Amino acid sequence: MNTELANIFWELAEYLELKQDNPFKIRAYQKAAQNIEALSGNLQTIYKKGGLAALQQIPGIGSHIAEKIQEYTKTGKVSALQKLKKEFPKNFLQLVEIPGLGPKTALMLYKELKIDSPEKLTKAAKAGKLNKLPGMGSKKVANILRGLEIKQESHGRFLLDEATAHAEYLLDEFSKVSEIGKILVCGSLRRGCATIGDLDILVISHKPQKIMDAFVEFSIVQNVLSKGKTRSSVVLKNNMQVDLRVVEDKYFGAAAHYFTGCKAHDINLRKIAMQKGWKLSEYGLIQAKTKKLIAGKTEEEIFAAFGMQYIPPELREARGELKAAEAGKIPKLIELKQIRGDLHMHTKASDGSNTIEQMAEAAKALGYEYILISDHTQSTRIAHGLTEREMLKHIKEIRAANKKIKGIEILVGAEVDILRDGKLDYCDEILKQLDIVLATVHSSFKLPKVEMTKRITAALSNKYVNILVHPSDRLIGERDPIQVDMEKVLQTAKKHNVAMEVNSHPRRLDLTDIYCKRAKELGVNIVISTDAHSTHELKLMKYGVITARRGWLEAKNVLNTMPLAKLLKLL
Ligand code: DGT
Ligand code: CA
Ligand code: CA
Repeated sequence: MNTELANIFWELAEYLELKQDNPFKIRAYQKAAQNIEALSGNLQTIYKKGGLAALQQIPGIGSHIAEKIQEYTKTGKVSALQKLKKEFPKNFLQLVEIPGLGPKTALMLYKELKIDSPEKLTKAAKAGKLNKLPGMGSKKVANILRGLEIKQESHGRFLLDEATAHAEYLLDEFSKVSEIGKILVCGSLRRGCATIGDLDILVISHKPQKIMDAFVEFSIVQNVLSKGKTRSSVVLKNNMQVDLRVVEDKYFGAAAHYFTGCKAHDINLRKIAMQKGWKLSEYGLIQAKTKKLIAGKTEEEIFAAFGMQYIPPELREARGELKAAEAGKIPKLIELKQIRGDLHMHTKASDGSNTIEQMAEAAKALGYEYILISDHTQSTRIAHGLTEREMLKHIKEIRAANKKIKGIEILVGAEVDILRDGKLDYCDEILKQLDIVLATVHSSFKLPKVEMTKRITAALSNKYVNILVHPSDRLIGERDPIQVDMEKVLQTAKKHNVAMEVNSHPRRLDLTDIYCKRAKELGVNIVISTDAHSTHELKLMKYGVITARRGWLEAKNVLNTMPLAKLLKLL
């Protein structure tokens, strides 16, 4: 229910954006959607208990939005959205979402060629029909084709936050079903992968049939793919598939290990079992000859039977974890609670939606000791980057806020553009006044690899640069990573003592896990930050931490696990 309503408000905002409607109204819908996603209680229950008044107690929900929730609860529809949809060709949002294709072009394509689906667009592009239209140069058509490919590559995969929210929703629904002994979300979500194909849920119960009956009736289920005694699969309303298995208590560990994967990790461990005359499956680790159960109830006892340390799910990617576990060399992975501060966030001064004070208060509530305010610089115009003069004023405001607010240190920084030639967007006079300087590429994303590598390594050698943020600049499902020699970037970072950021935003998750591991080997410092554009987004930190864990990182590799004085010294 919450997810569906959140999606409705997201869609309302998108359609209004297409119509260039009142930005405050658009923002209100987006805020409502965000707050609903973050809400722990069920909106339907809240409405049934307390009516419109209770809904309006929820932050971001005013009378208009509360009425739409009421309408949805009563009729299953929101008429304002139905009306808006009618103003556009069908599937219009799907088309507009394709990277490289804006609303103007999409509308033109509909008018000229009746294109109303990505499939028709692909066909028309391949048949050479687009080039003949006004304003469609070969470069633009190539961009659209690549955009279609990117969409297709990500087809059917979901971002980590959407998958996490749905898993949490389902866990909440399952908590109302009796006869459940234990429940665990396995698969790629448990391993913390950047994108998730489907959810795999494992349940212990003596009454599997009851669990299955309840599962297929959840209101978020769109259709049932299969329903059996111990396994079922459904598709949720957001098109996400969920596989459910029910097992007995004595096999829970073996089943959890099997369904957590990854497949290659499972197969590697199974091979070792065979060499020992054992058999490993979701029904336990057994003696091949006698069929005697060696281990099965917990994952711990299975790894122990192999003489291995416990391997955290994030490491089960067939990247050397079995050897490490045999040798007692599994690292003590970083945990969210070890993070002491957030070193990348935006305020109203550029493209954020909260003030310096609000960001600081929210960070303080999360238990942080310090934050870095890092708004955009002048070249990033779409994000209202600050000119040098505006930055000087902003610095004063941040210092003043720091004096005013007790209990957290507010540091002054900026997310400085690396220009095409590798120079920075501010002169040294300004950079000197910042406590920490973040640098990144925000334009000319398509430079060839050699030039891009030169550009970035040149910036890293600027003595004021402290952290390279979202180093590959990918936007999952939207924009390819830049072409860059990351090995060389990491080595240059080491040489000039520049830290690399793991950006926690689910669309970025970059530095990626593989390069985290490489950075650790090279002794490059890491920082995990959120890049929050609102107080709400400060909570995204958990996704950065899980990415760092997948990269074998320990607290000592991550600068923002340290007290401020030590952090500043190391930078
Ligand atoms: P996803 O859903 O594409 O994001 O990735 P996973 O890893 O969640 O993959 P999924 O849902 O197909 O399967 C969940 C786990 O079940 C997988 O990580 C390992 C296990 N598994 C699935 N199929 C096989 C198989 O054919 N052989 C083995 N050994 N394990 C399998
Ligand atoms: Ca899965
Ligand atoms: Ca699956």
